[in-house]
Amino acid sequence: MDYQNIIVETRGKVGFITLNRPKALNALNDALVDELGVALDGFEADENIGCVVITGSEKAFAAGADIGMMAKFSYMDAYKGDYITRNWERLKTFRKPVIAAVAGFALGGGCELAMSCDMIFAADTAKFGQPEVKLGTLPGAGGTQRLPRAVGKAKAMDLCLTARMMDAAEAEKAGLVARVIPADKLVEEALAAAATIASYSLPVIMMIKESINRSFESGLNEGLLFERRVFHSSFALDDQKEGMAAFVEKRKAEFKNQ
Ligand code: CO8
Repeated sequence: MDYQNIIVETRGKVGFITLNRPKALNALNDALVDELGVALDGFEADENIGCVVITGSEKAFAAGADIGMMAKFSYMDAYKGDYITRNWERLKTFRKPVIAAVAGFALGGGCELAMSCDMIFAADTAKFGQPEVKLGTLPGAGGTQRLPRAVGKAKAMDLCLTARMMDAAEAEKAGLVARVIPADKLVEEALAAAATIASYSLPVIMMIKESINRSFESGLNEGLLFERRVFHSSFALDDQKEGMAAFVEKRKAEFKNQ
């Protein structure tokens, strides 16, 4: 595919996507989100890929949905066209881990995109916010749902209702981001973490992702039962035999993804 709004690369076993609308601070439009879906389809189908990193530019991960486009929309355009969100859940259904490497602004849909990934690595320049209230609307791609799960109700209310931005240190303290990294090392560290993940057994990392996500979508008892069943099923994998044998034999495991 000839991508116009993103750059799609592979780095070893890692899929690497760069949002690329620099003049609009990577504002999200249908074309970009559709391209993201195509790239994810490709990485999902590629047995060699074990993890994906999504990043933006130094100035902006993404400054939200494209306001210029949305400004003219009627209710019917938004509802029937399902603007931007029609392909949004592709990230949620993607089964391999995804790291958002965020530098600069992650606002509105940009913050929602980062939160749709499995973890966020933030540059020390990162700024997160849901400023839709200033535009006379509200978050529409998970901001009012994923943000309180990540940072708690009080801070989610604060961010969504006042439109203030949260810096990387505050975001880490609040639990939104996994790591804060000097800006010039962000991509390098995200790719290194992704390479580590991709070096493990692909079915096992998929099972871990699925099990942790289950904790957000079910009660504790159901989640524990799910985890137990998936844990038991890992004993059907050659990779479990290899991983444990390698430990016992004091050598590095060589996983075959089966
Ligand atoms: N949409 C379109 N263009 C944008 C956007 C945006 N969200 N953000 C910035 N740009 C453009 C600017 O218009 C400007 O273009 P130009 O040079 O042609 O005038 C260029 O990017 C640079 O921006 P600024 O000159 O404003 O740069 P500053 O450094 O002065 O300010 C800010 C940076 C603070 C990020 C500022 O640009 C800003 O406030 N942007 C808007 C942030 C915002 O309100 N985001 C929320 C949008 S609404 C939303 O995301 C709803 C999501 C609903 C779900 C849909 C799924 C995604």
